[in-house]
Amino acid sequence: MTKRFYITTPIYYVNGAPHIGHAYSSIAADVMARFKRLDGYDVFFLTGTDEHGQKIEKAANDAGITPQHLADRNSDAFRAMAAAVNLSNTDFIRTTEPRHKAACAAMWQALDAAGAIELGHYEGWYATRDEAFYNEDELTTAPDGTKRSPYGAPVEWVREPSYFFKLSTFQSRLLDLYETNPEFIQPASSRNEVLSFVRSGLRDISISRTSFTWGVPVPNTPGHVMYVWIDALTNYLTALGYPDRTAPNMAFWPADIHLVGKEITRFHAIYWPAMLMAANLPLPKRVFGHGWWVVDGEKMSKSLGNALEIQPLITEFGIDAIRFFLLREIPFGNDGDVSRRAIITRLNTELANGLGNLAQRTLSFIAKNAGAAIPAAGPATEADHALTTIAETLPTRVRTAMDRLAYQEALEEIWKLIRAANAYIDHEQPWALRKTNPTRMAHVLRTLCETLRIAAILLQPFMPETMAKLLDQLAIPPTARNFAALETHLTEATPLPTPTGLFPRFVEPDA
Ligand code: ME8
Repeated sequence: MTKRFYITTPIYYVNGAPHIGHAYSSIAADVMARFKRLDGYDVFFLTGTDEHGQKIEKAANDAGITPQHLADRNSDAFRAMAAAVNLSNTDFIRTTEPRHKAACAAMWQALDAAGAIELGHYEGWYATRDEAFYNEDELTTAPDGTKRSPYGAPVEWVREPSYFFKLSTFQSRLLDLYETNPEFIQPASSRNEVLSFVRSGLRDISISRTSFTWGVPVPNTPGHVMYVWIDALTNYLTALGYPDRTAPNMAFWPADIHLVGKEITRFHAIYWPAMLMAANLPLPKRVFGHGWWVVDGEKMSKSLGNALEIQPLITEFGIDAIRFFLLREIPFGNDGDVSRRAIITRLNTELANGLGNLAQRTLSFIAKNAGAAIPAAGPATEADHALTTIAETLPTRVRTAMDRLAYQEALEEIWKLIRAANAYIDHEQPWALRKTNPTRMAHVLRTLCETLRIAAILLQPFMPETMAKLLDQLAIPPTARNFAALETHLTEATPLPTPTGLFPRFVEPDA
């Protein structure tokens, strides 16, 4: 039976250009998609852009261009970012596409047919920057005395005719869902936040707007456009072919993971499952709300204009190094500060001095002193067994960490092996064995090649280009680079190409 896996990123607003925060979510999803592919799954990996709503209309007005023009321009920028960070996405969805408008209309009709929509009047607080409605008791006060959303966005009092989604009627089913599937919302901090919000009582939500026009029209109701989150969340189904429930890619539904930033967990863990319950569709298996990259303690954001661009970092350090840094530096659910200095320290310690040095010491020594081919195995010692055991048990430990989206832990497990291998080479000293015991030297080098092979195969999702280079240097054919091949072994006497360095060392900013 085909093992399928469906993972999504948030679809990004097109009110501004992408920054490192967006790259982070996309890279994390990409690493998971690649990991699952190497592990034998048929993967659908979706990303794209969220192009409707008041926020986009306002940004376009401010820029003196049409919303469509703004959307085209920034959607292209997000597509370029996807290429620049080496995403292996299956599809890139834009919510202004006809296929998506058709899916939204069908979703609306399904909610309506289920009796989950009613016409009313909305009156309350709205934050355009967050595209979210808030209760009075959720608001905060800015230093200038104005009311703000919990995320610091200005709010305005809105009063207009509106359709409502009867979210309140889903409260107990949602609580049952969280209870019976403790893994539905992760990490625990997001889960607790959602639980207490839902327990405190859900109100029906306004799902159509009449005060602007940049949105998907409500079917058969002139003057109403859909609330952008109803439109946006539906994208995860559009891409699979919804509303045609027999479309081949609908076999990927329900999604295995909706990967999002923690500030939008609420929409994915409350609104979305309630919509799906109403539409009688299976629910996603997991919503993971990751942390934020912050600058001076504030979330990096397009609206605040304090964001770090990704392209200069890629130019300076290379995309694989940046992919590695982002997932290695902080646990996936936590916030973190990003700085040039932190990047340089991490890359020098673990890539240049750790993995790069191990590969260089092993492979250039073989090229010069061991016939430029995979050396022969000999009798194993205690020290060999110790290293081999870490290597052979590594895949299971990495899989377990990845199943929890614990990228940092997965990398730490791999680095335990790399550190052990560097200690092994120091201890075994193949350069000294060259004259005294060439058979033993060959075995030591062979053990190191196997270690490198296992580390490189497991690291491919994180650093696809550099690990392809390392696997080339080990003469591993493309067919022997998936996780099933972890069980196989190197073939003695396979000729090896001339090795080249994998990771440069960087100079500290103030060194
Ligand atoms: O919320 N640190 O789009 P958006 C980490 N369109 N991640 C960050 C980040 C930061 N400083 N800044 C942004 C939307 N992100 C909606 C989503 S989904 C159906 C609709 C990432 O352009 C993070 O994943 O505001 C966050 O949730 C997402 O970008 C928000 O992007």
